[in-house]
Amino acid sequence: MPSSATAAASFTKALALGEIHEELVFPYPLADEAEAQKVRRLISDFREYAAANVDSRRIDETGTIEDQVFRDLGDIGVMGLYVDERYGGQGLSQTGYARVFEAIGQVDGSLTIALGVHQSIGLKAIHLVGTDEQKERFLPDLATGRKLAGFALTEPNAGSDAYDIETRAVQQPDGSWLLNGEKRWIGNGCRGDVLTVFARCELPDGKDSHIALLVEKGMEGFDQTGPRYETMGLKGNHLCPVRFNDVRVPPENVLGEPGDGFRIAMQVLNNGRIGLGTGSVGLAKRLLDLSIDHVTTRRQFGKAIGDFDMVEDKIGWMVSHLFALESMAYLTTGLIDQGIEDYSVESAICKVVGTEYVWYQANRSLQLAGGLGYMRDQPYEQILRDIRIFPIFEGANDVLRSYIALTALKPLGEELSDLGDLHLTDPIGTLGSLGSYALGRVRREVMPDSITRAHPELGDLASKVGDQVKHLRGAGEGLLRRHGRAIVDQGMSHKRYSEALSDVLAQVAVLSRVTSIFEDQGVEASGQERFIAETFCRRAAGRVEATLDRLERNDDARMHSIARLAYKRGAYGYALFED
Ligand code: MYA
Repeated sequence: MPSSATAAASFTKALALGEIHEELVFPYPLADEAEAQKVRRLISDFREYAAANVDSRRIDETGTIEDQVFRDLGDIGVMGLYVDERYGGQGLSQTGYARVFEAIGQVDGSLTIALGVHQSIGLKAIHLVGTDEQKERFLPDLATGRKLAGFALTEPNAGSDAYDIETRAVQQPDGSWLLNGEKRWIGNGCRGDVLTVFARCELPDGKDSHIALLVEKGMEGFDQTGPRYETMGLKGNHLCPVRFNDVRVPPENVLGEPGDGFRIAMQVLNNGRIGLGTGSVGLAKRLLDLSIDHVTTRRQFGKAIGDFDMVEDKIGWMVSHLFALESMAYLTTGLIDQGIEDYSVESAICKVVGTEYVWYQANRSLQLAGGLGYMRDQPYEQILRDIRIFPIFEGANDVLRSYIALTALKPLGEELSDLGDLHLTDPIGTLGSLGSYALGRVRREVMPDSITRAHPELGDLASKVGDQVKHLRGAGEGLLRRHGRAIVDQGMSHKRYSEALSDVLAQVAVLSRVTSIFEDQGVEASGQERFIAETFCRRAAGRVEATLDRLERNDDARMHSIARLAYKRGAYGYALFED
């Protein structure tokens, strides 16, 4: 069947087709015990080091992290977590990497981002596509903290629209590349020793394309003098512009082939996004622990504030929601560890929901702490400043919502087109007919569209997920029929569709995780997890149905009109009082 190859390549894209490839997500993936032990050792060494040497408040005030910290962390092993052991790294899986990063994220934002820029995106391309020679030349110093890496994609005129970068590399007769341009908001920009830089280039056939280059500190014309940006948070992250003035980059510093640049950038970012998602989950856990501690010890009106109805409502929701996000984040790292190549949608989902959630959690934890939460000697203010950028960098969340929806819907569009059912290049008016819609419905019936591997005790929840997946497929078809190619402009629909897809993925993750818990510990002993799973899945199922229904019944047209009126007025325009 045309859809199956696509479907098996990505679990979540298959959901959009109405298929549940449960073999990819059951049993719930867990790291093997040898790695788990190594991870525990790394976390414990890191915590011990951080307790004695990392003062988050001081980093915030002085705006720097000393080079020695990176070297010390290199000695502990946390500067090259996934790098092969033969290059001085720890050789961890994606799951192991994420687990250690949770611990780092709980200590200090600037340190986390400096290490995240270094590993999640800075040296990632060398690990993924570097030649043996490049790995040997760069990784040992980077993995041990003797050198620091960075990632330079964003430019003054190319932020979300990363394809449209203007920095240019021109090949010289001796094979080197002459690099010119400017990058902005580059983490580790002023101090990075090796930067993965993306530029436009002309291919031998004259086609305009992208190239990824390794630019090294000290190369003539490589300007790292900044100045550093003044930022709201992450004060210790050396965020700078970097400039390239006729920098000669030797051919041995080209990553992959000329023309691979954009693909490499996206591959790295897919990887970075899951790191930010799992890191956000880690920080959210710390914040929730702070809240639980506060509400169970702070007494007002003669009782612990945690006993008030509205506080229990929040804590209960946070625990169940975090359980689901954690399940989804580690299901995704597990998919990566299984060797699934296409996890771009899953990682974007984890980035969006993780970063939105940790922002909510930080704000809510401050609120639960009351007046105390507003005091600067408490952790909340700095954390809020530090994480405000999370929903913006590594792909702004609204851009990623569009990416999630459109990428997930693409195979469905292709399938419908293959069937002659839909011509996405046709004007909208010619799309869809009753006959072809009926064909779509028949096809849906023969696809694997239910979960059979969930524990029988979770059968009811699993069967509801099956219903939602059918609804997703129907809603996707409806969108494609209604809008045709103009679907690319339907941002409000992208948001709804991506939220529904995320909620379905989260339920699958919870069912898989709790099935494994039941099998490991028995159903009787796992009552709490079952209760949390039921609570999350029931609420999520309700959201999915409501969100998908709103794809058709909404007041989007009114929002367009009001916004356009406001643009025309150039201001709010309806003030009750004249100034
Ligand atoms: S680093 C810079 C961040 N910048 C971005 O993330 C850029 C955002 N923009 C984009 O991603 C792209 O431009 C988008 C679309 C997605 C908007 N995987 O025509 P297209 C393929 C695989 O749609 P565009 C930073 O912030 C696509 O299929 N492939 O392209 C520092 C197509 O291929 P084909 C992909 O509209 C943060 C082709 O590309 C992907 O231009 C520091 C063109 O597609 C993808 N994702 O792009 C963070 N996207 O033609 C530190 C597109 O074959 C983190 N394609 O179909 C630290 C972590 C630690 C955590 C701690 C927490 C406490």
